[in-house]
Amino acid sequence: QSTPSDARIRMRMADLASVAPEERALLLKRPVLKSDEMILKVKPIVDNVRARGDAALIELTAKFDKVQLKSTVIFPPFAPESMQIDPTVKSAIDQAYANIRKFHEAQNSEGTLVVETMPGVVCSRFARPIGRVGLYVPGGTAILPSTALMLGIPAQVAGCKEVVLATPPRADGTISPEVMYVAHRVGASAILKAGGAQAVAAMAYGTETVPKVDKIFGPGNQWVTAAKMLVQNDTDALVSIDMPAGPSEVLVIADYTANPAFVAADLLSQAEHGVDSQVVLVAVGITPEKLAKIEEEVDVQAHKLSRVDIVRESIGKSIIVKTSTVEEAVVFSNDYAPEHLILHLENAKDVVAHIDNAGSIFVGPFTPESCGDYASGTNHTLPTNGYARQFSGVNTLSFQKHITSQEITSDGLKTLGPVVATLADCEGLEAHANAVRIRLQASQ
Ligand code: HSO
Ligand code: ZN
Repeated sequence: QSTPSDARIRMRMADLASVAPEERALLLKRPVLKSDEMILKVKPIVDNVRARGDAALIELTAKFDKVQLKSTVIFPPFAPESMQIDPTVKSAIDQAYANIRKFHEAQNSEGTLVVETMPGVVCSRFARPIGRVGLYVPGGTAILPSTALMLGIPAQVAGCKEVVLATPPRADGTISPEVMYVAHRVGASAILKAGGAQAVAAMAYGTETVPKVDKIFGPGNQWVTAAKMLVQNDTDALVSIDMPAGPSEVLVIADYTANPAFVAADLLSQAEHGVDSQVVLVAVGITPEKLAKIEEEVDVQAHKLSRVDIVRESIGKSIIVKTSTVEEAVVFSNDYAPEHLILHLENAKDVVAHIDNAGSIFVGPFTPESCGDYASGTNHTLPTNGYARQFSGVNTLSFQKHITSQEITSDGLKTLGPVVATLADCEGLEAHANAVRIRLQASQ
């Protein structure tokens, strides 16, 4: 049944002081992602592309995206007419590019780490780019040149040689000029006009025209995520992924100092992403009047949005959690491990030190999540679904791996060798011990 369009758009409310532990556990949960079921569904698609390459890609794009393509890949130089964009948008992209590049360049671990662990025993570590990477830029209800920036810039800064950008084609078979322009700026080496599981499979295995990649990055719907998980487990594909992605989320902690209109705007900016977006407000000791004001702002601002129908659904599934102290709020937030955490708090800056789990933090009243989503410099590809407990957001290091190296002198081996021989004997691995002893004897 449909909801009347003037119906109030509001979040559910829970008070941490009175919820039972089981209920608290439920508040921390995201809707279950049925990954097993999805993996079964994407398997035939992935197998098809793997077996039949471009022919399968073209058929699947006709079926899912309703576009009949002649070829699925575009190589540079990209035609200038394909990247013609509004000059204001161009300069906004250029500014975003500059900020994101500046922040991601600073993450580049160029220098070699050298440590002499014992005299004559020198260990080092240095970074090398992952050779070939695949960047998935979702299509769907919005075009996302920002995601192309967030994935393309760290790939470029890390020095990846092959950068394949995959994104579903528009109805006329083309890619949005904004995404084309970003692909050009980040130096993409190929654009794959495909989406969903078929795009992931094409990049994982390669086709006649699509270059095979070593690691696949980027957000996507359940199909994309399941396909990424599937190919990652196939040792033939020999491909890794950035992280398991789920629907986007934000947790806002607000106290009496918070501006209700700002809080509502922040909640809605995340809620408009999709019907399954997760939005949580943790209200710290806020008076009923102020809370009512936030709720009213959510309702009023939501009704003015063009994506009101999406927002109605996501806000309808979202919660307000009342706590009495900032400490309680922080414990709840750390347990939830949000993708985005916004602090509308009196001493927002001081609270950051107590945050253990979050993808990215937005500190104080003038730091909307939108800025991190687009242009402040940080990345917007972040761990969702509670994975901020063990994953970092995409960054320059995500596009590199580290090699360690060691060099031992003859004198160094005199001190280290007996240690190693003893341990090898202890493990019963005689050849290991011999590799040391043969040298020690030779240099006597
Ligand atoms: N908030 C999204 C990123 C995004 N927002 C793209 C706007 N465009 C997930 O972090
Ligand atoms: Zn966003």
